Amino acid sequence: MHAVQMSVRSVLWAVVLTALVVGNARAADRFVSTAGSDAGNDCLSSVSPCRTIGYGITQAVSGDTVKVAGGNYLENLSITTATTLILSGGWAGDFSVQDPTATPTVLTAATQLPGVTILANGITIGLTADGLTIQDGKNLPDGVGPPCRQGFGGGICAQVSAGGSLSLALSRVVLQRNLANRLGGGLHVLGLDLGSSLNLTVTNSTVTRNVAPQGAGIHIDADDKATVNATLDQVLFMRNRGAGSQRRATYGGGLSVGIAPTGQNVQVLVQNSIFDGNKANRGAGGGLFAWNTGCTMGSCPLNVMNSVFIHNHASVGGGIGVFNSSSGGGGAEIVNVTATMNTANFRKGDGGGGVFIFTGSIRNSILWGNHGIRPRDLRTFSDVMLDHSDVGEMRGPIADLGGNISSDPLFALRDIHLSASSPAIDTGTCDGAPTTDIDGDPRPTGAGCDMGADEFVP
Ligand SMILES: [Ca+2]
Repeated sequence: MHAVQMSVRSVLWAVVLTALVVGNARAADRFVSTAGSDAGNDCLSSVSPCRTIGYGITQAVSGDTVKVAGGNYLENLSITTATTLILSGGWAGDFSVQDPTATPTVLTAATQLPGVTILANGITIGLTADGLTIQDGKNLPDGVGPPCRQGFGGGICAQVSAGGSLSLALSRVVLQRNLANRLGGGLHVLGLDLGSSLNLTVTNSTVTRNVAPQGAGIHIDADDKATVNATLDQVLFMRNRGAGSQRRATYGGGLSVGIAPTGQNVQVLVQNSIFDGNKANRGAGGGLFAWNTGCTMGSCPLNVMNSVFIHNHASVGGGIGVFNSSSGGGGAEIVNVTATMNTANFRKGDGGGGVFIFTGSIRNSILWGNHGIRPRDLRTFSDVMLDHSDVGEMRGPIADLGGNISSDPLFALRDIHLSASSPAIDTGTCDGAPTTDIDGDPRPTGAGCDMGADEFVP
């Protein structure tokens, strides 16, 4: 080897090593434990961790991971400066292993403010939270002045504005018993102003027993300028409850998306998720409520795939309700969804216990065995494309794309899974169908793709 080559290699190695060293220096782990202490602590040692998550966040620099041992933390967190952080909970006391189930990290709001406040006003914030329970957060109008818009977001309020960028990724997170008096009991995300963008992912998480008049579990929204993209994957929405003052109508017990005339740049994908026992009393969309200008198949701002709606309740649209104030109406694309045992009880009009929708499409889905005011399973208003689906009682115009049936899907007892003799087995279309079902089983299994969220596996 020539000396020149040697020196070039040495220089290259030096550059690589420098990059590694600098990289390490700029991406440290910070440690927090209920056994720790904040006093004069930079949180860099796992054997002498800090005491509070909030202090750990103030010590962290962009790129750091704040590792939090299991235990109860009575705090409200706030992130309002430009940074990229990972908040990682559920660690053992010695930080050797992470197991949020065995050693949960529970953040309980200390004051009547959101558990976590994230404001990206003209700046870039990236927050990944993994293995964290957030509970008892509140955003109320007569609170002590939350920096988020008042009433938006009880557990987490996350807003981007003035051309900022916000990326919020939640995995293995539990949002429970949070309260907002306007929108988003568990979580509220909002994009405002031209050039602002917000990306939200919620994965493998549980949203339960949260309360708000709209979007009791989660509310996702934008004005007519900002863009918001959200993916909710393997999220359990359970027993969230629309509730407000003076017995007014409530919307979106589990999830709500957009409000006219805002919310037009909100793209939401919901997949592999379960909406069970959510309520929007005196209103619409017990499981899921959306408000948009309507859409046709393939261009809908809301896609709901491989998901189950069961035991949800509203006046109209017990499982799913999609609306717009003007004619033309709101739309969604519904693929391999099972909606059963939901209830709508609006005595002055149509029920739509399963699905109440104006435009969009329903493909490979089972809407059957819902309760309340007729039509119990599906109410449409214009040109909803119906494709290879099993619908019980329905009313309203549809565009029949073929392959539709109206037969008892023969669910397994008190379940959404298909029994061996179900007419929904192999009678769906594989065109546009997810390649796995809600359990992760391959679709198709057998001779063809099944209707509904479950692919029958013998
Ligand atoms: Ca099959």
